[in-house]
Amino acid sequence: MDGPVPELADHAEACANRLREADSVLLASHIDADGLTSAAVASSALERAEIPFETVFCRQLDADAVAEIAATDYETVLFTDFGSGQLDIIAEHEAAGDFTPVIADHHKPAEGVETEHHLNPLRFGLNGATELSGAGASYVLARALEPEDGDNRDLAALAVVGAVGDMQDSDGGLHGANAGIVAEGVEAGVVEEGTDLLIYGRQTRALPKLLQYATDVRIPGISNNEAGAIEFLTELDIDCRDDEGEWKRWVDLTNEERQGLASALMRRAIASGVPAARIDDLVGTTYVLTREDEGTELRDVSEFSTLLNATARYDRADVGLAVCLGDRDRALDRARRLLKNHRMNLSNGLQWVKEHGVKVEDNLQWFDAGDEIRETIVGIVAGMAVGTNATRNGMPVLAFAENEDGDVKVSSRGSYVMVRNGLDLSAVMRAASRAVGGDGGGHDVAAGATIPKGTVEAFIAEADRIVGEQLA
Ligand SMILES: [Mn+2]
Repeated sequence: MDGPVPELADHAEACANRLREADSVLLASHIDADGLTSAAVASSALERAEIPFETVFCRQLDADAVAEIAATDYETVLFTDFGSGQLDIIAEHEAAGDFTPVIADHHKPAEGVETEHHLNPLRFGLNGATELSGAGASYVLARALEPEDGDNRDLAALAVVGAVGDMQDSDGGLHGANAGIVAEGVEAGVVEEGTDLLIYGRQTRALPKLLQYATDVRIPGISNNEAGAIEFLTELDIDCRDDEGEWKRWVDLTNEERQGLASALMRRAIASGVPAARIDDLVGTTYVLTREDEGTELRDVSEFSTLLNATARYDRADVGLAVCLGDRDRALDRARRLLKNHRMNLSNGLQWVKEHGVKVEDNLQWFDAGDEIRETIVGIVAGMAVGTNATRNGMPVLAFAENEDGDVKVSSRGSYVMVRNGLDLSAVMRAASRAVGGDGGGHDVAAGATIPKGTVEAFIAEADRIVGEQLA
């Protein structure tokens, strides 16, 4: 069997065999939407394969966190959505006989060191930032772990949520190895792929809010303009309100009505002078989870991944995991309340950046939020600020915030245009942080680091120099 990603099939089989030999497994995963779905995919697969396990989450897998894991009694540790970047630390523990690692990850591996059971798309010539997520790598492993009479393809739904949570669909859909996973999800009847308006909130937002908050493609007079959005909808020849006079959501419209609304929106964008290339971005490939109820966050993969982020960023990985594993009662209620709070914090964070502005260096721009923005969301805020008038075009954004330990968390966001021009934020974060006694890594387009207090200035100088070299 080739599995969903043929390049990884043999190696996934070897990793699965190693797990089957284990008496019990400690599953350690990252705390974000991709990490939570990775853990859900892996834990479902372990359970179905009748391999005993326990699950732990870490925000950051540093030397201390790995040492804590090593101090447990587990002889086999399955790392999902992290582990590759910490291969040097992990390999030391392996050599010391502390545990045998199995890794399903998609981040850049630490250099000059390798371990036997290391499932990472980057080792097989695939792109880890755009083609396969941590949940995707875990899914490949899950397929290899399938019992003789079992079928783990239903887990593709969660793998797709993870990929979208890591923004791997940001150029209009999922492709590469991810497409193979989508195809299996479709075959299994858990995922539906379609072409639709690429606006966040199709399942849950009332139409005026849907349009008003759609700011990826800015439409003058509608984006960030409640009255404008309502006026636009009122002038359409479409029933945008239900029998009780309440605004409908996108999912409440018929296909014909959706098409009518989408075309009207595009005409309006063209008339307002939005560039053709941006107008194309209004429509793209979307993914629906067919087993979830219509009109819920869980039905749409991007809303699902945001819901998970809202649990993860507030140290409630347990809530996010429970939702992934099927809890539709208390955990889902709790997740929804966390999401409300998360939204408010993001909007306050972006407001803060707009008010305080960014500082511009030769090759990058940055802001230091101190303790004004929670360190777990400062990266999202930085991403939201890219492309708004709060930041400059064509330069990566670095965001600083204090973390609980009194260190400084750095998040960086670029664009795919910058990456094509040579930007690799993973290398920038790693080298600049290590130069000041910290550590970091991630992806070329988005990466992070933790640095000691008082080193921000030196860090910026070093990062600015490296970005300059990359883009030269
Ligand atoms: Mn990930």
